[in-house]
Amino acid sequence: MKRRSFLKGVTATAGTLAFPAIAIGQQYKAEYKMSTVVPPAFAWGKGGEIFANLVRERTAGRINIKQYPGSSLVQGDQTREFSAMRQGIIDVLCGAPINWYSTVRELAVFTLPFITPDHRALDAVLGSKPVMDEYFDLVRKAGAEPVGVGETGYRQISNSKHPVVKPEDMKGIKIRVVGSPMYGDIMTTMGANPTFMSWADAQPALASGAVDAQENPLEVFLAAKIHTLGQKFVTKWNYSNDILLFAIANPIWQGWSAQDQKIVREAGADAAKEQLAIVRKLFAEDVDRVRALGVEVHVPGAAEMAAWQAATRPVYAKWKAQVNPGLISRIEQVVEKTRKA
Ligand code: X2X
Repeated sequence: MKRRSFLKGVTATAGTLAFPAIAIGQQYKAEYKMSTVVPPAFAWGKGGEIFANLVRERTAGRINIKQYPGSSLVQGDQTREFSAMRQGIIDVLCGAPINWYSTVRELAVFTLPFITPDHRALDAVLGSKPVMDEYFDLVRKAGAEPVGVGETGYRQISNSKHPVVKPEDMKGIKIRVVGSPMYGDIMTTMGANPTFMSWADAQPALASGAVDAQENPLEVFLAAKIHTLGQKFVTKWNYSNDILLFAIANPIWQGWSAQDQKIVREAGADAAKEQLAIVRKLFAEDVDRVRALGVEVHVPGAAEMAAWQAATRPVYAKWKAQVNPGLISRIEQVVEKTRKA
């Protein structure tokens, strides 16, 4: 507020003096705060680091984005990121919309069980201009300018009890989930007992045995060394894969020059592309790398996959109706075409 009135004063008294463009009308902060759930040792956090570095280099330091991993700007509660962005606590988002469900449920369209069953389907959706234009409009209305879309990765179950091959094997398993209550519903429908907790609380809960299981991309499993927390069995069922959305809080975005907006948009696209490539490379290697740690990894065949999909279908229908039925139908049509091709 102080800075704003100071700048107003400068413009008012500037008269014909030649002030640099940046001093008139535009308010640049010394630091823009970016929240990520995990640090750059993870592909997700790495995406944030790449983005911040690209922006800093290409704006010659005019826009200095600082990364705060561990969702530390919201005391570790990743589900509060979006509302904190609206309150001005976070300037830059580099996160998974599933974590923002309680604030902007209409953005949680990419995570329904098996909505994009493989990368071919996901790429078709991310490459669909009508779908993404509609999505980006929702993001803008919700309060942020989208500048890039990466991928957080297909989420897999791990547990300390026994191999999980079919939905009934989840019966009685205490599993940690986060983000949308939809994940809780999926686990409940298979007879498991879900508990909601942040990423910060998940690791101690696994270590102490307070929970038996968790679900995360295997890239996260590896980077966080989840095998050291008693997790001996993994099932690679690829049930849910959220995007990694790079977005700038609207008031911040509007304060930047058109030239800087263009630079940030290009940096967002480039960072997302790089982040996506990192996730895909790890996805291709993850089974071998997890097995090398002595963890048993089950990779379901087609019939088993059909059983998982059938078991989660009622949850899909319920959550489609609650989240954003129109856009989800349009996503389904895009995916359907990839099945026939
Ligand atoms: O907390 C998790 O499990 C993580 C890192 O995957 C998310 O933020 C959804």
